[in-house]
Amino acid sequence: MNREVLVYPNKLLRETSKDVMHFDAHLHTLLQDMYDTMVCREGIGLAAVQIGVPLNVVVINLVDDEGSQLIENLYEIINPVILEKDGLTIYQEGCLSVPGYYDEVERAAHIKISYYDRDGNRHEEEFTDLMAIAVQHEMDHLKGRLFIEKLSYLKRKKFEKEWKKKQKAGK
Ligand code: QAP
Ligand code: CO
Repeated sequence: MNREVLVYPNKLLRETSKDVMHFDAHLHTLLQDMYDTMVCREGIGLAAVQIGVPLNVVVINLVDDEGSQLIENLYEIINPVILEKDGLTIYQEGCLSVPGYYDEVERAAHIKISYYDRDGNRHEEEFTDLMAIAVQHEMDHLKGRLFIEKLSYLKRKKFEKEWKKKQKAGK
């Protein structure tokens, strides 16, 4: 089921998410709702808190070289922990909770995480490139952080100005 996405400055987006304790049908429904919501809005990543559920659950589904968002490339990442990170990369990020705004953010170029899948099996996996960026962006949501909080002072000012202007225009 496609759900509503919370938009900045909704206070719920600042909440710290909690670990999933039960890998049950409730979790599977949440994962399905997150997937439906993400795909419906043409997103490539979504954290549960963005639909108002403060649990450590993330879905990421990058688009392949042909521009297709294949379900076989869907990652369901539960209770993730960063084990290692190194290098730096800059990418023009966006967020379904900050619609219409994109700006450059600096993050680690390479990460290693542990996480659980929908059945409660633990995995360790390394990520680079866009997947490393997406995982870090979504894991920030779990700590109540948005990408706009990582912008330089001047870029943050630019964001606030554009956001106010957009709201005045009623968008
Ligand atoms: C997070 O972002 C991300 O403004 C996922 O109008 C960001 O799916 C992963 C979106 C950067 C990797 C790199 C944003 C859709 C989607 C918008 C998204 C919009 C419509 C953002
Ligand atoms: Co986001």
